[in-house]
Amino acid sequence: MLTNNKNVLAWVDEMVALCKPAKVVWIDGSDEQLQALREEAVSTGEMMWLNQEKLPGCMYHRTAVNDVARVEDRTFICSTKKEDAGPTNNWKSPQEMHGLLTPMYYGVMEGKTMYVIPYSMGPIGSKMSKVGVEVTDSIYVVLNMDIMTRVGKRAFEQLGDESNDFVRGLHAKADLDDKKRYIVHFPEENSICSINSGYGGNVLLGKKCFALRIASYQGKNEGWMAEHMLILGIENPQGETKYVCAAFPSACGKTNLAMLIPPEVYAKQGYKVWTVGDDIAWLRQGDDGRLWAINPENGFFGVAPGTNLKSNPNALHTTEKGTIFTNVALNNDTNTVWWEGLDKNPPVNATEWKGAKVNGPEYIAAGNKLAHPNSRFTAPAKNCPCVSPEFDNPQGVPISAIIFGGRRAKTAPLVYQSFDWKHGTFVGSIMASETTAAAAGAVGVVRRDPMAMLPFCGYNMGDYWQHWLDMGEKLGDKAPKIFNVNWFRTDDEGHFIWPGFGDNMRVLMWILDRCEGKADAVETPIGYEPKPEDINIEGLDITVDTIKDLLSVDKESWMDDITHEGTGIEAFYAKFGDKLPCEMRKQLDALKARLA
Ligand code: OXD
Ligand code: MN
Repeated sequence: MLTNNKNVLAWVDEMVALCKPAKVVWIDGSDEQLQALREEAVSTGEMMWLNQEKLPGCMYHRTAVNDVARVEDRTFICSTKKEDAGPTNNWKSPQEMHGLLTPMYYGVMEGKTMYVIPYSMGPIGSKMSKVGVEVTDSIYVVLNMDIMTRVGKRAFEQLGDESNDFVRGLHAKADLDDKKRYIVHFPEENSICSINSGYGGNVLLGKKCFALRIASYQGKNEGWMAEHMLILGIENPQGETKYVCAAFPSACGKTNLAMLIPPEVYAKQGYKVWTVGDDIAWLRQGDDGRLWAINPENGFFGVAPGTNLKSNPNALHTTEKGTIFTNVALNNDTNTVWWEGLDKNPPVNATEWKGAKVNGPEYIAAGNKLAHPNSRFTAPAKNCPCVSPEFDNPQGVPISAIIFGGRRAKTAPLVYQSFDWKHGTFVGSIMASETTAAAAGAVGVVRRDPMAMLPFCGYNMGDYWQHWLDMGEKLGDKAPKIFNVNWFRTDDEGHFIWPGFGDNMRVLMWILDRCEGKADAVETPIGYEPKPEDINIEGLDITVDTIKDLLSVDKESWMDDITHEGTGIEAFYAKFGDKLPCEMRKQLDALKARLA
């Protein structure tokens, strides 16, 4: 036993009595224990060592074929009252859900080992951090949690002997039956239950389940915020660093932006970019009145396909040691990994993600994918060449700007600034992304994804917007400025106009200049925009006219975005009934008036 905390001991006893494992192992976080578990996972075939010369400490895992992504339709928020989960979450009453789940867990670990993983979300010693305990029957989960969080005895030390403030997470792989797969949150009980999955986001309970769904609920009650945001710092040649947070829907390049390489024009002057987080930010008002952020995670659970030396060299280097790869393809000659978009040389002697030996180029030519499109790397943050020196700082970092964004072919301009925090909350609430050809279904369909939290808000999104407004009141004139960006505008042929990737820093620079009162702006119906000449295009082969295009606001398409049947802002807001804060309605009316 690693702790004397009676609340923890009592809960683990309860879980043992329910799941009836043959053995219980407490994860202390020591190298010896983790190494022994790696060897054990290899001996049972659950995992595999990759080439230890080329990829030291790296391992490989393949999930079940029916278990490759988060399952939003099987994810539940079980608050006592249905209206507290709101129209964007699946709901069942806690009583009904416990009635359904408890028999499924009964004896589910018979003959297996239960691993008890204490972990801290956030740096040890930070007032902003919180502790969770996950019990699981999967070594893969233990090893991933070790990368993604701070596991072991230190987490129990952080919790102390008396506290009951820890999130209980129960995970069992069971039969991996997707009809009986459940990812369930009980916000009022501080607990999470996951069953019949072995895939990352469903089973690494510290991440989406705790650090977003449960934490967003805790944040509302305790006066802070848990957000689906990257955190990055830009250091100027004088050595001062300013930090921004940014929220984008899944698959809009958060990890790439978080690790961006400054373009030559800034690099030569001595600017640097530092990564604090790529997915989740916990934000609190500091003693100085400003908003401070920590990244609750300790690693990156990134999508592999598309990651390459151009799109994200820092991410690629991060995965060169101590990384777990899931559902990517194997190069059997070298025992290394490959995925679509890594390079133009798929291995001839390959194993595709489901485990079949194939000729890579032929397999791809026949229209197949070698790696699953949602295949992942789990990599330690400390490997990242641009990890921020403040990564472990228990105070976090002060935030100058909050940036929202989505994938819009026409409507949203390259960048605009909200008029104030209330308007910024509105801008976040109307966020949307258009589906791409990469996903199944129709192309160009708008999906509303407020603050990129649609699948991750652990309570009623109307109350969540009110919480944003309340935070703004509290922060007053110390509040970060709020912006919206869109890297994905296309021309008439459907080509992206803005170069993106590292060049996105040019937009971040205007944002920081605005925060420091150094740049002018033009007032438009949707917010403040840069003067086209204030976006630095030195070294790019585009002109100020292109920037003008990228900043144009087409009133008709904005009106359509508001009124469009089914996917428009009005239709979306209508779902919230009287949970929609009056301020949001006022903001929408004001926007319509400005567009008219
Ligand atoms: C993620 C996601 O995996 O947002 O981070 O889907
Ligand atoms: Mn995410």
